[in-house]
Amino acid sequence: KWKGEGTTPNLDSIIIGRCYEYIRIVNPAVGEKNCSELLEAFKKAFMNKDPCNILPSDYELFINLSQHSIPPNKSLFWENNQFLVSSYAARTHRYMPLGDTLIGAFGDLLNWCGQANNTEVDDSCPTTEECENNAVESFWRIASINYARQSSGIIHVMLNGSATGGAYPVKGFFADFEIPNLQKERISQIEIWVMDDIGGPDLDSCGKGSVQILEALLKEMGYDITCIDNYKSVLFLLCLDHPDHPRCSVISSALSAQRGPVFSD
Ligand code: ENP
Repeated sequence: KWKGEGTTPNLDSIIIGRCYEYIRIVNPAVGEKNCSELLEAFKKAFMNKDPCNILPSDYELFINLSQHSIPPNKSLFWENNQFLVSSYAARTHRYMPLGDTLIGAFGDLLNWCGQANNTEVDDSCPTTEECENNAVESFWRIASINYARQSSGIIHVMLNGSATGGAYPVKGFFADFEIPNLQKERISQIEIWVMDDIGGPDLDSCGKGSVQILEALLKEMGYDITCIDNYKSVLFLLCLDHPDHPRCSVISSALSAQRGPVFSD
């Protein structure tokens, strides 16, 4: 009956598996957690309820039980490049974006909603267009607020310079729930990376378009900011799939120079 995708099959098992994998293998620094208790708290937010009447505060108990600290300089905010961000972050080895926290592990790439007067999950769920107060949207809202509050040191933001509608959406999780909840006194710098898709248009860059709007806003809030176009380290990762593209020539020319003597031997 709803337009959105339904609850991911085997949701409980996926979450329990992800939770124990996170606390035992990915990030044991979070310490002991009771994953069954966390799953119960998570489900209590939306089960047996009108799927259009779920508020961020319904997840409060879940957030309190599952939260852990985010190491300084490890926060990575983003818009419109989820897969690049998760590959670059490398499951907390380089960075710890929200999706690589214990809270994020409960929602990343999953979908869920309950039904009024029914103890089953639903196989179709409301989209945010149908109703804003849905289970998934409210989850990411409170998760974003909590993540921004926990972030400290140098903050990184990865934006997509090829995104239609701008690299920095003025309405989005970063603008609406993260920027306003950053703890200014605990933040030394904000570094913005604007990555263009290889083969995609260069629509936005540092100092231009929506990135300029973001830079001006953060400066006005008193942050020390830097902005880098096509940050090399992330560009290397993009270029893995397009080694011969002209935008990757910085890397290919270095490699052919390296190869030269080997082949001429
Ligand atoms: P999209 O629309 O590009 O991608 C949404 C996909 O990323 C969904 O599969 C979603 O899981 C997963 N996801 C991982 N972390 C977040 C998240 N953190 N979030 C919403 N979805 C997330 O992403 P958005 O909507 O622009 O959100 C980007 C925001 O995430 C940025 O503000 C960044 O700083 C923040 P699911 O459960 O929907 O299947 C917050 C909101 O970390």
